[in-house]
Amino acid sequence: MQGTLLKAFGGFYFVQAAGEVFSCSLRGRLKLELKELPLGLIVGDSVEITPLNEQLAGMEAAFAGAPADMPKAVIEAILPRSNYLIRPKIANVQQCIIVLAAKHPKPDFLLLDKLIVALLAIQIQPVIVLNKMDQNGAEKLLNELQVYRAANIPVLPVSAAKEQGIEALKSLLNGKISAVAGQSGVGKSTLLNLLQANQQLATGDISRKLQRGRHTTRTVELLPLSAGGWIADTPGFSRLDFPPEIKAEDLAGFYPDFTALADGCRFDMCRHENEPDCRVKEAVAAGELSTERYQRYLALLNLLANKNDRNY
Ligand SMILES: Nc1nc2c(ncn2[C@@H]2O[C@H](COP(=O)(O)OP(=O)(O)O)[C@@H](O)[C@H]2O)c(=O)[nH]1
Ligand SMILES: [Mg+2]
Ligand SMILES: [Zn+2]
Repeated sequence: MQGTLLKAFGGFYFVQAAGEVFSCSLRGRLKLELKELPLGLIVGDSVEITPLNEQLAGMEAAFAGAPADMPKAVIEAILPRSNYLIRPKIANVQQCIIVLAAKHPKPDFLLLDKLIVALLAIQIQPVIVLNKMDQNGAEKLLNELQVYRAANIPVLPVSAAKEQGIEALKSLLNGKISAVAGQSGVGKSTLLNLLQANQQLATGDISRKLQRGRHTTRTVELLPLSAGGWIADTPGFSRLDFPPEIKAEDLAGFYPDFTALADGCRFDMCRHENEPDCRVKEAVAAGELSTERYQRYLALLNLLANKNDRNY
C-alpha cells in the first residue's frame, strides 16, 4: 500500500494511506538503505507500507509505546522524490500558496516577487491567494495582481471570513503537497482552519495520543486537508532567501512573463537593463508589461549584483 509520511515523532513514522494514518516502524533492511538517502526518511516522502494485523508476529517490541488505537504498519520502501528541501526538511513539495491580504497588512510586492523567484529556482510552483476580498478596495488589488497570470502564476481571490473562493482553493490543493507563505495577519490560520474542517486525521491528534504536547517539538509535519492534499506546517517559507546559486544574469530566467519577449532582444544574454534593442524595455514603454513589475525586477537585479546584500 502506498502512503505519504506526515510526521516523524516519538520514534514512529506516521503515514497516511487509504484514508487512514498508520503508526509505522521501519523494516530492518531499510535502515541501511536510508543511510544512503539524502536526509534519510523525511516528511513528504512517498512510502510503501504493509499494514499489520492483530497478530504482530514477533513485532510487538517495534511498536512499544505507539498509540494503541491507531493501525500499525511497516515501511518497506521509499519511492523516488520529485524534490526535497533541506531547511525545512521536506520532500515532494509541489507548490507554495502565497497568501496576501486585500487590505491589512498591505502587500509587499517586492517581497512577493523575490519569493516567486526563490520558489521557481527550486522548482516549486507559486500560487497567489488574495484573501480578505470582502474588504474595500480588494478588486483594485486583484486587478494589479493580474500581471502574474502572464507569468503562469494562478491568482485566486478568496475571503476566509465569508468562506468565498474556498472550493477553488480546495481543488487547487487536492492531491498535492503545498507549503504556505505570507506575512503575519493575512489570514493563513483562518484559511487553514477552513481547509481542515472535520478532519479526523489531524496530526495534532497523534501527539495527544502519544501524551505529549503538540508544540513540544517544532519539526515540520504535513496537515491532511478535508478535500484531499496536504499543507506543510512550516513557518520557514515566508522569508525564503534567494538560493545561493542565483546570479544577476540568471534572474530574468525566473520571469516567465519576460521570457517570450526576451527572444526578440538583440543580445541573447540581455538583462533587460541598459542594453540596446531590448524587447522587454520596449514592452514596458508600450504599456504591454507592467512598469511596477519591471521596476521591481531592476531592484532585485541590483540586489543580486550587490552580493553582500542578498537578504532583502
Ligand atoms: N475581513 C477579513 N478578515 C479576515 C479574513 N481572514 C482572516 N481575517 C482576519 O485577519 C486576522 C488575521 O488572521 P490570521 O488567520 O490569524 O492570520 P495569519 O497571521 O496569517 O495566520 C484575524 O483577525 C482574522 O479574523 C477575511 O477573509 N476577511
Ligand atoms: Mg497564523
Ligand atoms: Zn532585453
